[in-house]
Amino acid sequence: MRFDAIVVGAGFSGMYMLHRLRGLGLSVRVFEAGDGVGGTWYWNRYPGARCDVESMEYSFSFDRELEQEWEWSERYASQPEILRYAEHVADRFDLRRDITFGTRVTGAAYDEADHLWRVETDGGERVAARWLITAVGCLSAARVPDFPGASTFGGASLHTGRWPHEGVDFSGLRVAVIGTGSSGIQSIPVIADQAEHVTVFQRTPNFSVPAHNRPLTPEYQNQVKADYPDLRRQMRESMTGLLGAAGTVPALEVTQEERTREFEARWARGGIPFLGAFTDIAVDPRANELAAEFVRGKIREIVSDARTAELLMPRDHPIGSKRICVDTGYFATYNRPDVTLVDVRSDPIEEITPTGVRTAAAHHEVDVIVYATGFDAMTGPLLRLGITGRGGLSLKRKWEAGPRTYLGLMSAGFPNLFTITGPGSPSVLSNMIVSIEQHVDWIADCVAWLHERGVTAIDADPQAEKNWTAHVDEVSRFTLYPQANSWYMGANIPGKPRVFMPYVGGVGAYRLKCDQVAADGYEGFLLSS
Ligand code: N01
Repeated sequence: MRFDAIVVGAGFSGMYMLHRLRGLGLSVRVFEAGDGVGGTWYWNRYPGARCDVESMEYSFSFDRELEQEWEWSERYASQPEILRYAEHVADRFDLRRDITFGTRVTGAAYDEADHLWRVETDGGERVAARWLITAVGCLSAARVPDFPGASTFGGASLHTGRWPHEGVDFSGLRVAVIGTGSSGIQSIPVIADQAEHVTVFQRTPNFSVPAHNRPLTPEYQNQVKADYPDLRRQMRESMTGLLGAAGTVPALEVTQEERTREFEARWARGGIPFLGAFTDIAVDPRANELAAEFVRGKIREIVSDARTAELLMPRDHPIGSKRICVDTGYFATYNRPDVTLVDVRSDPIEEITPTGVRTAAAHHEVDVIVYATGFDAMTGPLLRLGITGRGGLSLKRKWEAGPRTYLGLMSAGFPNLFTITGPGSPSVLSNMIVSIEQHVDWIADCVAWLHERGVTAIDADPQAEKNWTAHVDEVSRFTLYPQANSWYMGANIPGKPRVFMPYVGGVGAYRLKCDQVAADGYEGFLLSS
């Protein structure tokens, strides 16, 4: 079967891409592995899952009526509410009729003679299209570490990113949670409220700031909705796609009292904008340490047991160099008598047994193991699509030493293949919806432009790609990001190349660059008819 475009994934990016391409009058088929829309919010149903971007900012801006009609109930929306929003978008724009659910793309090969992508699915379908657009998300390839004996465990083993749809009742159960990233930090307090006992296996403590989540009043929502045109513009032009994030002075140029006042104010407000307190936190180790020490001081205040508090204080990476967590009652959870923290750096996990987790020092009997162990981020979801480009070159092979892209939108040798929020673009360093809309709009405008001119193939110029990849790397080195063993760096996956994958230059500057490239007739791209 032949379409104009094939889109892989029906999360927010795939849904909006479908909507835009349809608007161009193109025939489109979307393949989605899940049985419903929503992507991240379809899969990550673990207890406590909610967005770390405020609801009023984490929503589509492309349709004025959608933006005005939808009502969020909380400052930070929970996973079920965001999934309802995704379903509402699918209904409102009648998207489902072009989506094949429960179907994974297993191969995509570029046919040079016909300028077509030939795509195969696990359902045995073989389809072709001129344009192939990946909307697979950055954190969708769940990862479970290879612990010896894991398959012998007699209880349930769950990954936060593949949570059972029917939910899990932890009442009366002893639960192990392995991992203390955002997923662990959000789920641990909620699981602890239900379970008989929770044992947390922590390898690296993380910085976390309070969410101070609360219901949204109608007055507040109405005010934001009235101001949306201006607020959305500010978000698009900002560094991170978030509002209220950017401070204006360096931490090192104010007095200690002023610093403390600003940190306290941001802590009291809650959320990711804590990191924007001062302009030098992301780039100057001394300023960063001041922010880090402020958070450590909070952990010291909250956690009663001094040894546990010490274990919970991150000391091996700059604050913000790993995605900062936004929590509700995380550190206080360790004051509960039914929660135990195991430091697996000093007491490593040796094996999973049929009845629990054995570390060097003890055997922890549990009924359930929750793996909050993260994802093969950014490149993982793309490389498992089995993509081969010109001359039979596989994307896996091309990216052996790390992803190489032009603007994070295309990779040379893979014509007509666009990537939404892929490596080389701001994506995971930003409010994802802002970045998704920018990419989808750019791609749709590009496809329309090519159609009008009868261009059948667009590819990244290898030199432009080389320059952009070098630029992405160079800009990251101005910051403290590369100092952490983070998933941004591929450091959480054994054998994965250590490359800082997202573009740290900011969504505003990046948008200008992409717009300029388009205005210049797609400078840095090779076009053929
Ligand atoms: O995954 P992670 P996540 N033995 O990779 C540990 C987004 N997100 O699912 O740091 C023991 O951050 C690992 O330890 P270490 C957000 O962007 C957003 O929590 O590698 N431990 C780490 O503690 C986030 O950053 C939201 O030493 C092992 C944890 O597992 C991203 O998704 C909510 C281990 C993995 O943390 C990923 O978050 C949730 C091993 N062998 C997620 N292997 C919100 O919007 C791994 N770990 C709020």
